[in-house]
This record gives sequence, C-alpha cells and structure tokens, in this order.
Amino acid sequence: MRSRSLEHLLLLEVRQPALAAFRRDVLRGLSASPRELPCKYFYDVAGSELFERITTLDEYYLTRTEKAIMDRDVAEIAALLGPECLLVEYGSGSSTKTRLLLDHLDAPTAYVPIDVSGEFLRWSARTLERDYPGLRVTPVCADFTGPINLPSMTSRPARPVVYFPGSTIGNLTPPEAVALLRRTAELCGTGGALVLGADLQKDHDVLEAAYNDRQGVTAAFNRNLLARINRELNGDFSIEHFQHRAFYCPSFARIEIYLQSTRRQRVHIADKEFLFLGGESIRTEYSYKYTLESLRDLAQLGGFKLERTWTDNRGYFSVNLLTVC
Ligand code: SAH
Ligand code: AVI
Repeated sequence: MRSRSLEHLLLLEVRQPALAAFRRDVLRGLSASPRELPCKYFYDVAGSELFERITTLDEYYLTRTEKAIMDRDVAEIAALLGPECLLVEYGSGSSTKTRLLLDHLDAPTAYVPIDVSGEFLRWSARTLERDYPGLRVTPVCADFTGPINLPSMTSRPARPVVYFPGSTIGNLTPPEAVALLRRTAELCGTGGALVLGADLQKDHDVLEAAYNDRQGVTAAFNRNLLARINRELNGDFSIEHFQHRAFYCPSFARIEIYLQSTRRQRVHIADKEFLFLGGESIRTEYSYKYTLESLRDLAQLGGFKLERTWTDNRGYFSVNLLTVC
C-alpha cells in the first residue's frame, strides 16, 4: 500500500513538469500566427492506441511496407550491426517491428526504448520483457529531440545502435532532422550505426489517401489532440466543430495536417481565450517524404554516411543503414 502511494507521488513529480511544458507549448502554439501544435502531443494513451489502429488501415501502407522489408532483410541488417550492441529505439510505440531485429541480433546487451507516451511505453516494455526473458529492457520516457542520457547498465562499454523506424523522422522539419542525426552520431560514436525507416515520395493520391482514411481513424487521431487539451489542461474545445484536413504539398515534399474550425468560436485554456474564425486552421503535423537522394543528403549533413538502403518492389518505403563518419 505504502509503495503504491510512493509510486503515485513519484509519477506526479514526473508529470508536473511535463504538464507545465504541455500547457506552455499549447498556449504558445495557439497564440502563434499561423497557429500550430507540436505533433508529439498526439501521443497520450488514447493517441498511441489510435496510431496502432492507423497502422492496420488499408490506406496506411507505411507500417505494412516497412514490416515486409524487415521480414525479408532483417537477417542481413542484423549481421551488419554486429554482436553485443546496445539497441536504442526512438519513438518505439508498441515496439512491434523491433521484435524482428531482436530475433536476429547477436546477443544485444540491452534494449532502451525511448518514447514520450509514458504509460504506453511502460506497457510495451513489460510485454517485451515477458516475451524476451533474457533481455534487459530499460524504457526511457523522454523527448528524443532533447538531450538523451542513456542509463548506464553494463560493465563493458556499450556500443549503441539506434533504431528509428516508422518514418517518424518525417514528422521533423529538415533542420530538426539534421540536428537529431547530429546528436545521434555523438551518442553512437565513431563506427556507430543508425537504422532509419523513411517513407518515400510517390503518387500524390496514394499519399493523400494514407492521411484521409475512409473510416476516419486519422481524423480521430488528429482530433484527440483537442480532447487531450480539454482533459489535461481543462480546455473547452468544441471538438465536433473542428475538422481534419490533410493534403500533400509538393513544393515541400510533405503531407500537412490541420484542424480547421468550421465556425467562428471562442476557446478557453487556463486563463487564456482564443478566437477562431470560421475556416481558421491549427497545423498539427508535417510528414515529410524523402527520396534516396534527399536521404543521402540528410545523412551527410547529420554526420552519417548512408551505407545501404532496402526498399519494397514498388519503391514506397525505405529502411536505411547509416554509419557515423
Ligand atoms: N515506431 C513505431 C511507432 C511510430 S508512431 C512504429 O514504427 O510503428 C511515433 C512514435 O513516436 C509514438 O510512439 C510517439 O509517442 C513517439 N514520439 C513522437 N514524437 C516523439 C518525441 N519527440 N520524442 C519521443 N517520442 C516521440
Ligand atoms: C508517426 N508518423 C510517422 C506518422 C506519419 O505517417 O507521419 C503519424 C501519422 N499521422 C497521421 N497518420 C499517421
């Protein structure tokens, strides 16, 4: 009983600064012109579960295609990574594709999944620990765009290999992606490696369908951000009066996702009031689409060399092995 309430106090201590940062970022983003909200806040438990449903949709080819590449090529990828690496994953979510890597890696020293969605992360880590009894799993609830302190857990010097699947890199702007790669190169050290999943440019209709599914799951995922603000920050968004909009912008090679106000309305959060005109939008996400060329440039700017790329036969998605220069 006593240890449960201690755990509760510890969780509160972790959550208070996170809640303050959420409030600060939301107020700042809604005061900006044009309005925007950081996409990392999609992922509370409800958001992570909605994302898992997205991965199963007919239109959302990304997860299926990346998994098919991994199914086919994981043995080769794991052999190139070598023995006894410390596997770190950015934006691990349900860690589903990670299992393929773990099944093939030669004696990984530990697995460190990093994700902002704390409760979902702890659940995924527990499930993985149960299924891989010999593996040390140390979840870290953190923003991978900030400083990353790896837990020290082995007496031998760790050789970190970073796994960053799902094309979550695409949710960063190119300068943010370069900055993340530079910090990752530092974390891995010379000879270190990054396995990066990145979605590729393709027919615009295929791209737009993936973010406008017929069942409306992506719309629910997008709107959940407003529900989360209502729940955690005591906001009063009238969620049914915001509609999901997603389209491909070829000049930036990115899907842009918005919540558009369907009428003139006022919203209150903390002690602030925001007036939305009919048709006014909040940008909630970018999802950049790469080419093999732009991936090579990104790798180089980020302090890596693009060693190998594996793609599916339609050229929809890529899994890339980058090594620190
Ligand atoms: N890797 C999984 C999940 C991708 S969804 C897959 O390939 O299917 C994106 C994941 O990244 C979510 O779990 C989300 O919570 C996490 N995430 C998004 N932005 C993040 C950030 N800035 N720092 C840490 N985790 C983040
Ligand atoms: C996590 N990330 C790569 C997804 C994407 O495709 O950009 C998030 C997403 N947004 C809407 N649908 C899926």
